[in-house]
Amino acid sequence: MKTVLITGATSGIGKATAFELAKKKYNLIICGRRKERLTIIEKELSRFTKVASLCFDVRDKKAVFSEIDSLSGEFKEIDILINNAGNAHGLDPVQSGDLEDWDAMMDINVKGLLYVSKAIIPEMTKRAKGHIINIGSSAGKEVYPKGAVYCASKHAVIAITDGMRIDLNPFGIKVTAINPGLVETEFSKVRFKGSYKADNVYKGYKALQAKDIAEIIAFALSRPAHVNIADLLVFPTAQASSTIVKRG
Ligand code: NDP
Ligand code: 8X3
Repeated sequence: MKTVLITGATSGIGKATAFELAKKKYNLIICGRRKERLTIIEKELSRFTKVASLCFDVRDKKAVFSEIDSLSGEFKEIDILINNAGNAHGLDPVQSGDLEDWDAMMDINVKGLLYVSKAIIPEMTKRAKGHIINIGSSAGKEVYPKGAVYCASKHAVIAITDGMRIDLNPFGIKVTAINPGLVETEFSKVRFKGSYKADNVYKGYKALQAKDIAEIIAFALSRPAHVNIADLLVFPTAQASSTIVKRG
């Protein structure tokens, strides 16, 4: 069975994807910073499949490489990488944006994705086999007010995805970007640092659920060898663009 490494598997899209793929019997390596959540999720997933967990911050270059290098046995050969870890931090106009928020978004969403990819891709090229799914965003397709840096980070994810697809083409490695619109996860709690503002983001319409994206990821993975879903944009029906959402 294929082995999948999922970053950001302690919550939201990553966690739902872990459960979706566990039921389909993929071997799983789940990653995140919150150790206690990893332990609980690993135990739950073990009812369905073989699971390993790695606890690291994708910003920590050394930890990324040493944790991935520590994998052994059947977890050593990673067939599928799902680069999902990421978040928005803040929603502010560029003139008053917070430097710490900017660092977090660029370091996690862009550089973290690169570090994890760099730790895994050489084994894939050696075996001339693999599939990388990067979770971008509708924010990688357009820019909305107060979202300059988050949107920049997700534009970068799409550019990196396209670049990976070109560079890895000689090795037969599939590279996919899945770009969701509004998904009801912990995303807004993180963006608004737990403030009441997070409560309103998914009110008055039916947002995408993490499982909706997990099912799409499973579908992309289940395509025959000659089919690669290169880039996919998915909105809730109520959403037409980053700023147009039919509520009420
Ligand atoms: P959640 O906040 O629910 O999940 C984010 C996950 O990323 C958590 O598992 C978290 O784990 C992990 N993570 C965050 N920072 C780090 C870090 N520094 N190192 C390692 N892991 C980290 O949000 P979502 O599930 O919604 O987000 C998943 C992805 O989907 C992100 O890339 C996001 O940008 C993207 N996305 C989300 C949308 C939405 O509306 N929700 C829409 C479009 C894209 P831990 O804290 O344990 O480290
Ligand atoms: C998350 C969706 O619209 O908050 O990427 O940027 S949005």
